[in-house]
Amino acid sequence: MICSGRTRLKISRSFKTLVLQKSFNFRVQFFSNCSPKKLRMDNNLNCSIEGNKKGSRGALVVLEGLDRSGKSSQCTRLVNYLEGQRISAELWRFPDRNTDVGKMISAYLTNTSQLDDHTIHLLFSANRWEKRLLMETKLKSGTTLVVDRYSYSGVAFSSAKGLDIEWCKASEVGLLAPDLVAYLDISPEKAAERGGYGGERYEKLEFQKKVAESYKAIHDVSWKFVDAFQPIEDVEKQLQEIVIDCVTECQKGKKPLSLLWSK
Ligand code: Z5A
Ligand code: MG
Repeated sequence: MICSGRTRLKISRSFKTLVLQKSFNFRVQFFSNCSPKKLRMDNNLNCSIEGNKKGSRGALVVLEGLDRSGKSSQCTRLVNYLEGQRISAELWRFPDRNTDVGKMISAYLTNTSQLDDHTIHLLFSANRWEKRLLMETKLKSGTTLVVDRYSYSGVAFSSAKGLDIEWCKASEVGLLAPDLVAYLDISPEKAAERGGYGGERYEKLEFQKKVAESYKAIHDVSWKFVDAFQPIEDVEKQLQEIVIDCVTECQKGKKPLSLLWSK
């Protein structure tokens, strides 16, 4: 296990200010871990973000975790909950298999096509880049996006195959940074016991163990860990508590949009 979800949640509630501060440090930390030359942002991207700094907006909430950890179930429940609170919210997921790029990804995942590991990594990234502008527009218009997997999946899965972590991050730099990453924490063995591993490429216990290690390597103190082995309703409740604070803060215009793995 990476850490106890309950413990981390308690710490986060008690030291909200501290966590926000740490969250900022995390971006700097990742930046400083990488080559500044490689990761410095395009000025145009920074401009569009700066322009909206003080505005009320929706929150970018990302759920991450191993296969069968319960992400899709919880994303649906979360959106229903937010809508029940009269908060405009949409469920998004990556990969988005509906686009042309997404169809290539889907063919790869279902083993109907073969691709070099670098190539599929870049396709997963491209699948996020093709949605970036719409994502920003939605957030600025006040819609909260609950996203089932994001860049962290991209880095965790590709690096679990042996690709260099910094290389994996590079194609993600400049995408919108989530306001909240909730990690549904469950051991690969327990997740596998849930059954339902289909025929998709990564749905194998040994590989999921490597992915768990990769998540451990890329996570940071701002992530919220939720014990995903609890009953589904308990996970749901815990996520609601975490997410509502974040959404409220974004609505108040207290959190400017920022960019992933960038200054
Ligand atoms: N991938 C990548 O390589 N690079 C990238 O950039 C991205 C993704 C974005 C497709 O992902 C693959 O693409 C994925 C990573 C890779 N490969 N893998 N592995 P996907 O999103 O299409 O598939 P997935 O999310 O990994 O699998 P999943 O089956 O959809 O898992 P889930 O969404 O986490 O779980 P779930 O469907 O909500 O729940 C699974 C079952 O457990 C279901 O029967 C539930 O009723 C049950 N469940 C859920 N919660 C509980 C609790 N708390 N208790 C008991 N039972 C539960
Ligand atoms: Mg899913």
